[in-house]
Amino acid sequence: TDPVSGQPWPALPQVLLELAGRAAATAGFEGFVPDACLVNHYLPGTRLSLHQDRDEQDFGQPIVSISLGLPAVFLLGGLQRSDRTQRIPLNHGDVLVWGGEDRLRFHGVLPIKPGVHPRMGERRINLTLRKAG
Ligand code: MD6
Ligand code: FE
Repeated sequence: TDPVSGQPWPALPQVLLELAGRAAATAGFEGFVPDACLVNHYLPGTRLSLHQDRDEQDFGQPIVSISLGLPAVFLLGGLQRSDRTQRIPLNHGDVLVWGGEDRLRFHGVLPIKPGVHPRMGERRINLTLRKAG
């Protein structure tokens, strides 16, 4: 339940459940049914420092990440914060599936370059679909 309103969280939209399930299956993770969607909104200059995603209960479940709007450079590291990182460009409409032995890799996003996306304006939005519980 939402701690502010006391109401149950709304169900995830069917279109996101289907997209996430199909993307995960394509990457080799059958039967992925997310129960949470984290929405991150980036303005030009915003970055996301290196982190691991470890708030979920079951690291056997993947995460499906959808990028919209301004382009970003995703940093993909290793299992130690000090491991070297690769740079992966993420553009509008890109879907990244994150799982298996890579599920606990450190990762982040470089500062978003100023720009205007024709559909989304001066912003990047990232949706991560997860099985939290
Ligand atoms: C982002 N994404 O692309 C931030 N985490 O804005 C993440 O931190 C992330 O894309 C776990 C799995 C996929 C991701
Ligand atoms: Fe993350």
